Amino acid sequence: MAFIYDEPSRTFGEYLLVPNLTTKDCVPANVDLTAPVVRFKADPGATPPDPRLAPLTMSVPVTSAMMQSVSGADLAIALARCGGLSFVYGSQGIEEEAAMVRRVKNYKAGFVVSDSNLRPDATLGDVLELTDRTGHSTIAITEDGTPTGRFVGIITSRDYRLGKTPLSTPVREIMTPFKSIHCGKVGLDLQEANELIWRHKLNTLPVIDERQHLQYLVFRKDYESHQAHPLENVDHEKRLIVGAGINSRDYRDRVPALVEAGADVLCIDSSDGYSEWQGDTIAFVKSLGKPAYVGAGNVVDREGFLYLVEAGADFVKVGIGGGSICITREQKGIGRGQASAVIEVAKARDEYFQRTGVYVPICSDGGISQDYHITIALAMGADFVMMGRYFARFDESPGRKVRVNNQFMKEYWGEGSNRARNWQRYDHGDTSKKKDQLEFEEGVDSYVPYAGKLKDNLDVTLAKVRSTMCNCGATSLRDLYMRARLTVASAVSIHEGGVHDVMLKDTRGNTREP
Ligand code: RVP
Repeated sequence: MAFIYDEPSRTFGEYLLVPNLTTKDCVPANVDLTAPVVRFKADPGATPPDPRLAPLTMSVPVTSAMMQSVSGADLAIALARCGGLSFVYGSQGIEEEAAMVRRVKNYKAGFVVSDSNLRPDATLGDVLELTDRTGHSTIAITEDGTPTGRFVGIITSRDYRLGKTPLSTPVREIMTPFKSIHCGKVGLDLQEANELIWRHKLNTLPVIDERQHLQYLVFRKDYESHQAHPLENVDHEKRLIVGAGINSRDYRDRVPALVEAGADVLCIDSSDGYSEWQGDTIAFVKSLGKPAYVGAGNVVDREGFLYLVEAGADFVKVGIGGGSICITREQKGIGRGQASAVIEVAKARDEYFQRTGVYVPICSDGGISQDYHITIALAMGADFVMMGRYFARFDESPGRKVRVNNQFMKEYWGEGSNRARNWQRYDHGDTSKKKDQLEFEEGVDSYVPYAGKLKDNLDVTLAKVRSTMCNCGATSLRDLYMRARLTVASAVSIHEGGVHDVMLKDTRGNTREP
């Protein structure tokens, strides 16, 4: 006989947080958003345990969805620099995905591989042409003109006078030669590079190896940008942390390539993770010589969570059908309101921790349509959230920026749309026929309003999260989960929470109905 739940399944927009006493030390500057990414052992007396015990953490509890229109290398770099974590999309060739992971791992904040280089026998005319083309006025001079050739000098606009210095003048006659340049030795860190920049009043510090070959340039302005990212999510070698999506079909080839490329954590991308295919995939990852972390999902209930945890998942993703571009519920009638799913799975996670002393973080995936939904998800027990639509709006996402009805938009398409053709995500492991497309779509192709730079937006979103946490008397995510009091809001009280009974002014002072 079918089981029918007593409660309707609910979503974030149906709940409100009720404030607790805000103590004087409870100010946004004191809020710590550190979240665990993967499973760890701790004293079950302390539920939830200190997230810093996890072998992999992030400074802010936000991840970007493994989707073609969301998580490429640029977005992964921008998000890790802000303290979050991207999962590079797996619905692409193995080599292509590994190359994206490598790009993120090789990114060295503040250390730039010189992109404007000439040989000493080039002329001032070449310098001007290159400056025009790249927009960069600092040109490294190397013996062979490559970015990592033997470093012999540098040329900037201060080395020549336009209109006075003949265009045919060889660079070697006007450049600042190596012997007059302060250089850093490869291996120095950004702090040390900055010391040299200040001590010698430099704008640029070339970094060379023991053979005098150029490795990087460090610019004074880039150090300042680094200072603006105090929460950067980095590994013990100070490389940015990055995740990567895998599927339960080609994991035997994909996983080793991604681990080799340096992925810090993997995640199986599937619309329904309560399946034996995921069990097999996790077992394979865990059987590798090299230790690798793997998240699994998505599930929406206790049984799904326990299945994946017992199979060895390092974190579990929660949510079916709540994504902004997702039509799984309409097409197949499966899924669950995101809030109900998170509440049940968080309870199962806590019980499992009490029983075993192993804490397995959960990620609330999809359905965040307002910034405050992040706080609600965390208050309900999610360790971190995953978002697609949110990130697709930014400069760093892979989608095209287009003008629609006089407004700038970015393209955002679901992995279950015919555009993405990510059939592995929806596949049930049927090997009887070779598939290269979906039998029916579970996602749409859409536009989202263009919103500028990731950092500018995420800073505001997280300011709201920190502020609400202070209302709730919480300075950490553990505090929030332990203390939060939530109430279901009636449809009328949700209406009351919006603008009502006033005439709104537009920017010209005219009025419009709310
Ligand atoms: P949202 O943030 O609401 O845009 O949701 C993003 C999530 O939606 C993804 O992390 C994924 O779980 C899910 N998704 C991705 N593609 C599709 C689809 O085509 N149905 N759904």
